[in-house]
Amino acid sequence: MSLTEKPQSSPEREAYYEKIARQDFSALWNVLSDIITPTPRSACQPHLWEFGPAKQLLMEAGELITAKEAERRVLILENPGLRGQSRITTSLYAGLQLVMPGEVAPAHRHSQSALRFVMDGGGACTAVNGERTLMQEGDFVITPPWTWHDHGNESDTPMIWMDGLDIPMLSLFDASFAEGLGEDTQAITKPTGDSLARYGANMLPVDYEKKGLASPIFNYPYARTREALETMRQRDEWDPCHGLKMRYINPVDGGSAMPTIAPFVQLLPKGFKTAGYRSTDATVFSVVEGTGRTSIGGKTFEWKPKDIFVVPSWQEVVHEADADAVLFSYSDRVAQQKLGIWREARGDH
Ligand code: GTQ
Repeated sequence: MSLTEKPQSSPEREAYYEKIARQDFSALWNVLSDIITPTPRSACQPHLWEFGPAKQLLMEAGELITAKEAERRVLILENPGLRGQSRITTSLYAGLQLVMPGEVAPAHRHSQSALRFVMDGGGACTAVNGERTLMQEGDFVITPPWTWHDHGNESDTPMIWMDGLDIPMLSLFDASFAEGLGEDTQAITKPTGDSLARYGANMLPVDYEKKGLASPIFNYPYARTREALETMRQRDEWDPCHGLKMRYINPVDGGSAMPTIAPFVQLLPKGFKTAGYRSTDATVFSVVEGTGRTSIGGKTFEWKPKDIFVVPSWQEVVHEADADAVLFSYSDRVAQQKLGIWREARGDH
């Protein structure tokens, strides 16, 4: 049952509301049913961004401004229900970043966590914690909070990746800090591949002590991810709601690779249609392989590789793959779970 309806208005009541407003109060009984709703009621809308037109706009931006002048040459994916707020969901940010051959996006750090999901091009680098990683399509890369990071592209093709950040969450808590290094690039002190070897080979250094909450691995290469999915699918066991869905983890504790953002990857075999699913974590999907469609709250979006779509909290999702499909996704699930507020509902409701 819903909470009680709003009480009727009267001249006396209106006069009272004006009076309390002058002393910085308002009456709960007029807003209670709007702020404590029986189920999530988000302004966030389901939406899909096609990669082709997005790339065209980014290449135009490439003529307009350098990565250095922009600091980060990024087109923000603005949810149509949340315009002007730099959000793709209520709690998360998404952008598409372009780095042209020879360009540098200068070193800075901030309290926000970032992920990169490589969409187009190969061979650009990002540096984090004194180590550089070469990024290839489908690679999932993290920048933990307050770590220096700079991006460069020494390849001969433009490079585009999706940025996922927890910017709106940090805004909610008013906990944003940021600074520039004052140099284009940070000092490189470790060989490329060091963290993947050290923390991503099912081993940890013998006396390793957990530092911070983010994973010590910062590039999860797609080649390994894809190979794992391909081997697992041979068992032909599919979750009705997710197909074959995996979490990117922090190998130190098995938790999410990032403290505020939960990243996932899933395989849907050709012809698979998922059972309806809802969860309170609004989710951003990026299509890596395959074609198909997703129905979100009854509205259908056709997708192909590199398209990005967003599912708001508690709207029912049904995916359907026309060809073997791989979807990368991220949400605030890990944050909600830590706070004890995450919910899901499987099957048609
Ligand atoms: O690459 O550091 O899309 O700081 C937004 C803020 C990317 C980045 C964004 C950022 C970055």
